[in-house]
Amino acid sequence: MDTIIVRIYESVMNGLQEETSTAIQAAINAGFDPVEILNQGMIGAMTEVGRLYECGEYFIPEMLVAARAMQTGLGILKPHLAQADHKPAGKVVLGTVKGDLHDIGKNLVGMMLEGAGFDVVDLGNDVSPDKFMVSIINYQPDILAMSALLTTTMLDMKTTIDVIKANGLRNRVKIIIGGAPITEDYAVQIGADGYSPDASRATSLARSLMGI
Ligand code: B1M
Repeated sequence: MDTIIVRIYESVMNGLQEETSTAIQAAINAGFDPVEILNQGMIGAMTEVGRLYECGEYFIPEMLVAARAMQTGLGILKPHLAQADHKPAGKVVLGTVKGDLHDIGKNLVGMMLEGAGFDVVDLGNDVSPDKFMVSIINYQPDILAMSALLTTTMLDMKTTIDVIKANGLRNRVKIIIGGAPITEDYAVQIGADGYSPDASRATSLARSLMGI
């Protein structure tokens, strides 16, 4: 790994917000590919944070400061990830399901979709089934995208789809889901239109559902 990417990786892992920003800006100025900065430097660091948490070397506070450094860094990287092409490919309403506060992956999905030319309405995290349902009426999206990181909260994706069906709105929108515990089988089981394991494939999935 290049020194500057290692610097980004280590500053995210250690939760150093200012150092993360400085290192990302330096990498951008030096002409590094934003996708490489993201995948190797930032997502790589968060994956390691998760591993350290799992084996008891990191605790919630360490995880939290790393997540904050990651979010700060994403803010700097965002305009560089988005491409120049602004023709809307479609409209997506996006959110993390009820009871779930994990939003880094969801934010990445939103950025990649924007980069691919979608209009994205981000409902944030801890989004209730009713709020997702009402967003179909309010925003008339082509696609509703749900993220969940907990095995307990992923069950809310099914509840949300059931609420959408019960209100007669299911045929108005395509539904895609993702997040660490989600699988293709689960998507089929709950009646979603698609599943993606990561943010970049969420973009190709959304494009294919739009017929592009
Ligand atoms: Co939490 N956490 N966390 N956490 N956290 C996990 C998810 C966990 C796996 C850690 C562990 O135990 N190994 C575990 C879940 C266990 C389980 O359910 N099986 C866990 C736990 C237990 C908890 C708490 C319950 C801890 C506690 O309080 N005791 C608590 C729950 C709070 C809540 O939500 N109610 C909690 C809290 C937190 C923090 C607040 C400290 C922080 C979140 C900060 C934030 O998001 N703003 C946090 C973090 C940082 C993590 C880990 C370390 C990293 C998550 C992350 O951001 N990854 C995570 C461990 C891990 O994942 N290894 C963990 C980077 C991100 C880029 O990846 O979000 O997976 P990810 O997104 C990916 C794909 O999944 C996909 O694309 C992204 C990349 O391309 N994707 C989609 C995501 N959404 C998609 C939607 C799509 C398509 C693709 O279409 C719509």
